[in-house]
This record gives sequence, structure tokens and C-alpha cells, in this order.
Amino acid sequence: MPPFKFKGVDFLDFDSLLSQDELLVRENTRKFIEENLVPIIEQCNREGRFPRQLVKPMGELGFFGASLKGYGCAGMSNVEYGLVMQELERGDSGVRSFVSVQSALVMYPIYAFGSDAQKEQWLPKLATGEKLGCFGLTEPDFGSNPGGMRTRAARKGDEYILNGEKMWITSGSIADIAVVWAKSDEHDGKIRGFLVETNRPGFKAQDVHGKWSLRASVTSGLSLQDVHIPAANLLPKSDGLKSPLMCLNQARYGIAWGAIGAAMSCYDTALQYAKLRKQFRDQPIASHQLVQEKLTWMITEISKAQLLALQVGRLKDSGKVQHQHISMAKRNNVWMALECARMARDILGGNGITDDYPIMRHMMNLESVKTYEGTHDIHALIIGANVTGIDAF
Ligand code: TGC
Ligand code: FAD
Repeated sequence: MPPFKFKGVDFLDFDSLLSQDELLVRENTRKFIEENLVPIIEQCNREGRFPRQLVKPMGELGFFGASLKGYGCAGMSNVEYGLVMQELERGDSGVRSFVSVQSALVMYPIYAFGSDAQKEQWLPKLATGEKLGCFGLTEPDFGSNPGGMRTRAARKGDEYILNGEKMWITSGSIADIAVVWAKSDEHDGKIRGFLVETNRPGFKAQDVHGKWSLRASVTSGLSLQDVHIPAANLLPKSDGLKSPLMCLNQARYGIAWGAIGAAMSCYDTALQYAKLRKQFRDQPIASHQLVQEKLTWMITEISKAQLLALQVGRLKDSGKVQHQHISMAKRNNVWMALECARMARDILGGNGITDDYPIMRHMMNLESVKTYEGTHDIHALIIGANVTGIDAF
């Protein structure tokens, strides 16, 4: 257990901008995380173990596909969903990643691009966590540029045959179903989504070991060698690269909120520590001007990030959000959180490098969060293209 109990972070009376329902969702998630994740996360991180025992209770709380309607999903607003992500990532980015993938990258594409039969078959079980999913877009040679992917789907009779490699796939080896993006020969090489049951012959998932980041999350490479799937496993409404990018919008939006949670954890830990730790003339380090400047930077940036995420959430709830808005929130908030983690680690001095405190774990996790779902620089180019009208990729 960390030595300090989280006290909450709200400098600008942010809570006055939230409805009672939104506050309730946040409090319920916060309580769940405090009671169930915080006590075990450092051990999971040390062991490189995903806390699988939390899947069922998270399903019961409606965390999976939380903003989808029907099929046993909670039907939360986008702001409520964002607050869930914030609290999850205050616990750990890896656990938030798991929920992001299950919700935004597996349930959402089935919901948005799937047939009625696919929705009936998969969504209720994914919502409870009885079935787990993964999302295969990235390949060893195509990360920031997924449009270059080599994975192919060839139509043969009533089947598609898939061949290819996917890399860096969250939950790959624990998934029952993989949403695999492939160029379809039948559709002139256009990218389409396919549901691939992971027990099919020719499908292999191999975990990435030696990670310094997201150690409590499973990351795998996928290999598909002549994997036969029924033609009915094509996501019929998926249509080109735009379809997986639409899924990424959902996940990037959740990350924009999640990063605030990680930053809050770092800030709150550093503040409480600085008030207790004494150096020079028996004074708390919080009394030194340079330490105060760091805390001021953190609380200012966290407050700005909260307002950014909330505005993007309100735009999303009113159907007015553009994907470039989401890029701005993901890019800024993850950068902000990483800077907070580094400053907080500095305030804790030597103690900051141990896992007696959550800061270094957040810092290491956030290095992945900065890279996945579009790197910091790719989001700069997405925003840059939008404001200048010039594509600089
Ligand atoms: P480009 O020609 O720009 O776009 C192709 C079509 O898609 C449209 N589009 C979008 N639509 C919806 N949402 C978006 N965010 C969109 N971005 C683009 C675009 O208008 C176009 O439509 P149309 O109608 O003209 O066909 O495509 P490009 O090949 O030039 O690439 C653009 C780029 C670089 C922005 C994109 O490929 C990109 O975002 N790259 C980053 C890759 C990425 O984010 N990968 C994430 C993999 S999944 C993951 O990391 C999970 S982490 C686990 C966790 O979340 O915890
Ligand atoms: P690259 O694309 O090789 O980029 C390397 C560097 O080059 C970056 O700094 C990048 O910003 C820069 N760069 C690239 N192109 C340009 C350019 N045009 N201009 C300027 N700079 C450029 N993917 C999935 O499909 N599913 C998952 O579940 C998933 N989970 C992940 C989990 C983890 C822990 C990690 C680390 C990654 C995961 N990913 C997943 C993959 C992730 O989305 C990619 O790592 C990411 O998109 C970047 O791709 P890359 O690693 O190949 O880096």
C-alpha cells in the first residue's frame, strides 16, 4: 500500500462543472480502485502480472463498453466514461489500457461495424468480461503508418484466409477474440476488420517480455498463418483505414482522461511527501520556493488538462467532436502527466525511485502511453494538418 491516502485534486472547483451522476460514477470507480487495485498494483508491477481477478468485478461495475447502449452495457455519457478512465489510470495505466482495449477497440468496432448476429454473439459477453478481446492494427514494420500494413485476407468460398503479423498487441495472449485489420483481396486491397477467434489453427500470440512499462498489462505479438475464418466474421460495415481510426478516437479520448488520473496520483503523492519531509533548518521541503514552483506547475497543468478533457467530452456528448480535438487532448494530457511524474519523482528524491510510492511506475507507464494510440509527434502532425491544411506526415 502507498504511504499516503489519495485526497483528490480539484483546484478550480472543477467538480462544480460535473453533474450528480458524473460525480457518482467517479466516486464509485475511485472507491473500487482504492479498495481493489491500489493494494495490489505494486506487486503486480514487480511480477509483470495482469491482475486478472479484477476483470469480473470491473464487468459488474459496467466498465467495459461503458458508453455503449444495449447489449448489457452501462450506457454512460462520454464524460462519465472519461471519469472512469481517469480513476482507473490513477490506479495504473496498464489496467486502464486493458479496459480501453476491451471497450474502445474491441466492443466499439463490433458495435459500430458489426452485423446484428456479431453484436448479439459478442457484446454481452465482452461487457461482463466473460470474453476478452484484443485489437490488431500495428505491425512490426507499420506503427505510425498503419495504412502500409501487409496483413492480407483472401476470400475462398465461404471463408477468408488471413496471413500476417501484428505487433505490440495489448491483451493479445489472453484474448478470446481478436479484431484484426487486414487488406482484403476481395475488396481491392481495402482495409477491413475481421473477427478472429484466437483458438483457430494458425493463430499464435506470443508475449513481449522485458518491458519496463505497463508491466501489469499483457502485450503480445500476433502471428496469423493461413487462419481460416467464416465469411460471416468480416465486420460488414468496416470500410478502409478510416474504420480503425474511428476506434482509435474512442481510445484516445479515454487516454486523455486517464493521463489526468496518473498525474493526480503523482501530484498528490509529491504534495503530501513535501509537507512531511524535512531538510535544512528542520523545515519541510514544501517550504522551499523551488519545490513550490514544481507543485504550482503540476496543479496548474492538471487543472488545464481537466478543462480540456471535459470540453472534448462535452463536444463528444453533443456529437460535435472532431478527431483533431481528441488528438489535442491525448497529446497534451499525456505530455502533462509525464512531466508531472518527472517533477514528482524529483520532489521525492531517492525515495522517488522505489515502488514504495507509485510515481516511478506511472512515469514508466506513461512512456508507453505517449507512444501508443498515435505518438506525441504524430498528434502534432494531425493538429498541424488541421490548422494549416497541409499534410506533413
Ligand atoms: P489518412 O489519409 O489521413 O486517413 C485515412 C482516412 O481516415 C480519415 N481519418 C480519420 N477518421 C476518423 N478518425 C480519425 N482519427 C481519422 N484520421 C484520419 C481520413 O479523413 C481519411 O478518410 P477518407 O474518407 O479520405 O478515406 O491516412 P494516413 O495513412 O495518411 O494516416 C494518417 C495518420 C498518421 C493520422 C494515422 O494513420 C494515425 O493516426 N497513425 C497513428 C497510428 C496509431 O495511432 N496506432 C494505434 C494502434 S492501437 C493502439 O496503440 C492501442 S494501445 C492500447 C491502449 O489503448 O491502451
Ligand atoms: P514508429 O512509427 O516507428 O515511430 C518511431 C518514432 O518515429 C516516433 O517518435 C514517431 O513519432 C516518429 N515518426 C514516425 N513517423 C513520423 C513522421 N511522419 N514525422 C515525424 N516523426 C515520425 N497497437 C495495436 O494495434 N494494438 C494494441 O493493442 C497496441 N497496444 C500497444 C501497447 C504498448 C505497450 C505499446 C508500446 C504499443 C501498442 N500498440 C498497439 C502499438 C502502438 O500504437 C505503436 O507503438 C505506435 O503507433 C507507434 O508505432 P511504432 O512503435 O512502430 O513507432
